[in-house]
Amino acid sequence: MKITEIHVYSHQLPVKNGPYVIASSKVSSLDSTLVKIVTDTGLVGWGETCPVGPTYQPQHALGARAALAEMAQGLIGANPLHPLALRRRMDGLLNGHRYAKAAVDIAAYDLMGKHFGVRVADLLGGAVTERVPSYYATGVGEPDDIARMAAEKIAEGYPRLQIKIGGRPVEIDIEVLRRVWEKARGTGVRLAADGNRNLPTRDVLRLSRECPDIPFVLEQPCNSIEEIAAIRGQLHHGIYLDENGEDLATVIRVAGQGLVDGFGMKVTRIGGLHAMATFRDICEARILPHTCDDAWGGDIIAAACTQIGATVQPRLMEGVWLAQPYIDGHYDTQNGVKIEGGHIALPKGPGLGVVPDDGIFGAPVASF
Ligand code: 0XW
Ligand code: MG
Repeated sequence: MKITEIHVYSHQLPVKNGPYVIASSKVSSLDSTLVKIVTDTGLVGWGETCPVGPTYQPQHALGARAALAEMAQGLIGANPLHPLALRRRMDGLLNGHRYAKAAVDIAAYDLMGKHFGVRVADLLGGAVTERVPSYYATGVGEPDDIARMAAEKIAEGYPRLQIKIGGRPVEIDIEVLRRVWEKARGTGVRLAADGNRNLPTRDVLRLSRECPDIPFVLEQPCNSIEEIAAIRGQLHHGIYLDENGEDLATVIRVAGQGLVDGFGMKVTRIGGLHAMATFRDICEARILPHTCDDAWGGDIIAAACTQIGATVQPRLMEGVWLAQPYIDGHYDTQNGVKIEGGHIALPKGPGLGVVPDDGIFGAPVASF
């Protein structure tokens, strides 16, 4: 199989009841980048990458499209059935920019699945469940509102909640966590407190010291691995890395040095499904729980996260986060990926199991 054409689309995803507020960003509409790969067999594969604005991580929408433009011509003629060779070819065309390469990698897996008549989860090692657990991420909000939201989401069936903290006096974050715990205690629902890089070490120490009875994990509380390492020994809570888990080398370093107890991981940040499967296996080797997320995006990235999420050993699975609850509509009106009862039905496939409706993205912004 050979890649004959690559088309890149831009698609706005407005935030339902927005804006979505986290400590590092406030976003009202996200600019998603879709990649359609056409092959000489007539099969077509789809990929997607959608940074949650330009300040969450170094990634941004125009950066993804510039990186794709840099690589696209050099990918014509490549065989999408060989994802490792494809990744090496992309690395030979452009240094870094894993989040753009991920869209190509996801499209290649979609093509592979369609070619072999199997789901992407089968290509990634095999699904262990047809009903993948999700988790709900609140925005940064007032204690009353977040406690009410937590109670609602627990009642809906979510097995885990991620409470956003940071960017304000730590007393408010402590109050939010106390109020949420009143709702979550005894339900078995797991909790994460996500600072999105924003808390000074001083505040993380205080928050952990004042909430020793609340069993949350602290997700990416500080801006850097160094800050986290400096306070790790004084904390009462497990530490998960999210934004700083930039590549497999970093994952190996922090896992090897025992700096973390788990990860929030994004499929596009790590470079796509091929790298994500390696990440999953490293975590399994060190018994480190993790999520399978992306920063934002529609049905294509949602399907990719769900396909890899279905292969994770259940005891290490912290959930697949989707932007779907914050977005109106679907790319695939028949088989759109959605969260019901806090879980996601694994698409039936083949490939990613979702096919965007004809013409939904309009004309490509670039074609190669
Ligand atoms: C909750 N998420 C997975 C979605 C937003 O992009 C932020 C992110 C996180 O955990 O930081
Ligand atoms: Mg996070």
